[in-house]
Amino acid sequence: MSFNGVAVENGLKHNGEKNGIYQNSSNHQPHRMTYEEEFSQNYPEVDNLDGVRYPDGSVRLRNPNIELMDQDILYHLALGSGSHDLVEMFGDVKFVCMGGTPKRMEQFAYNIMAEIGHKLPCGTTLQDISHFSYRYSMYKVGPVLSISHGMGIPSVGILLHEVIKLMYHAKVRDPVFFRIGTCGGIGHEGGTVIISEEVVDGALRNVLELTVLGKTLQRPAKLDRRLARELKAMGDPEDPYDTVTGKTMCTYDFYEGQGRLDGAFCDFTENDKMEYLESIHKSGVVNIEMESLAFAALTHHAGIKAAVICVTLLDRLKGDQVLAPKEVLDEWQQRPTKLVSRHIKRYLQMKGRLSLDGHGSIAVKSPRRFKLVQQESETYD
Ligand code: R2B
Ligand code: URA
Repeated sequence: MSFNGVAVENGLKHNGEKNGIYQNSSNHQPHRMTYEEEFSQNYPEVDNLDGVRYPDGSVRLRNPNIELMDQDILYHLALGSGSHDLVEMFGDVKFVCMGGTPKRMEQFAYNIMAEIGHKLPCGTTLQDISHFSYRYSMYKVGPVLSISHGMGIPSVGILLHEVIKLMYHAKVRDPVFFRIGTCGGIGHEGGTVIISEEVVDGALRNVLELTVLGKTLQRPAKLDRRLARELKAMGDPEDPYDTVTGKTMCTYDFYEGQGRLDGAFCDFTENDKMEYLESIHKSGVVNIEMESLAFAALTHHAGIKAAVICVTLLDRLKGDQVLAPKEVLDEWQQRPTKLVSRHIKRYLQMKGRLSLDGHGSIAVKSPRRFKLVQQESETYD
């Protein structure tokens, strides 16, 4: 396949990439890939953007049944196209950030609010939009959605079906999805930030397998390489930890599926475990977690740019149990969120959409007087 003179075969380019800049073979001028070129690299099976997006960049629904339905109930989000004005509520979304737990995603919402200077009207707080589903939590801070996805491929898969449909109903253009999570490192100590370049399953295949009507399908699990490079560039050389890129393994289980010796069952030896971990390490795997395969496959199928950024909780070449104290784990889990926050802030800055002034939440003019007023209020009985 050829696109704008760039040969593409099986999704691989042959024109020599260097630092994200591609050499144009005719005149050797550095050539930064256009969106269309990156597109043809990511979707060798699709001829043009129309297959996965509408011309204005909004998410094309690849299921004709939805348009024929009277309303679409997004059951696990406690939202619906008949009950809610989804364009009004979500039409301005640009970034969808997902992570495992409701608490972490609430905290992320507050952090990103401070980072991008988003103000809430005085006396209000963020609300969990999906509270009444009792499944996932969802917070909205201006153009950012922060959603918990639970643990494992089935949980993140259900959520992605509904969030992708939400993007379609809300007519969101060119959304960008992030998974911010935790993982086990392979040859990387606890606290290392890992940006996935590729994702593979436990047998090193980069496809999501699912059984539909009794037949097993394979969906390519691809992430956006350019986005991964941009995130890596957001790392601060002063950060007291490493930020690396590499291949992520995604498994269906935390214990036996990740070669742990400490599950309720274990039918292999420590030697078997180490042989396996060393072999996947040799083939480029730098971390193991449990959602990236579905995350990459479903976003890719929907034509949505996506990245996975995780922090390691331990080096699996050295052990199985997560032993770091809670305060340390809490600090480590902030690390990938910082990269994503910097990326979002930079994007909004570039677009002139950063609102660092305005009104809304409590604005302090004089910290000294503010403290006095607070103390006075506290002692008033
Ligand atoms: C990382 O951590 C969780 C298991 O403890 C799982 O959701 C994952 O991918
Ligand atoms: N999450 C995983 O899936 N594996 C680990 O080892 C740590 C966190």
